[in-house]
Amino acid sequence: MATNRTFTMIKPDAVAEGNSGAIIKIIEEAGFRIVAIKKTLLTPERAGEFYAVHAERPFYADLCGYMSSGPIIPMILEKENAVADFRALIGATDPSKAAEGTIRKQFAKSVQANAIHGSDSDENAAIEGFFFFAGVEQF
Ligand code: RTP
Ligand code: MG
Repeated sequence: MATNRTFTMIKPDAVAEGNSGAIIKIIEEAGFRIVAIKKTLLTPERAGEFYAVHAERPFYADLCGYMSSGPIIPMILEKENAVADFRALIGATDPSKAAEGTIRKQFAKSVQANAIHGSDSDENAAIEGFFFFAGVEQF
């Protein structure tokens, strides 16, 4: 069966509130295999580099502050149709618009503190995975 990979981070709000275990359980029960995982802290500068695509957006400075406000848990995940299926599992950016049963519906606090990230393309999944994990850590 052909599989591909996506990249995710459990964001500072969800880590701080002790929701990491519950979120990882949902991810594994949805059929994703964890390829790489760790707990780490972004500096504001590295958060800015990760979200550079949003540099011109009004929420960029707040986003960099929020994403460096506490530990995160980055992961590389593998599954058939991983990128699209994972975006469906996490739900809409704004939790008030996220579907029932999605991770953001259950755990997000706001549009910004929305519990989890999911890559939006195969290409970005690979770039984002290598932002956090060396090739020898991806197995
Ligand atoms: P992500 O990249 O984190 O998976 O989220 P996404 O694709 O659903 O949303 P995106 O448009 O890429 O935005 C990245 C993150 O920036 C924060 N955000 N804040 N205050 C605001 O209006 C606003 N809009 C976006 C969120 O943390 C969002 O996930
Ligand atoms: Mg995005």
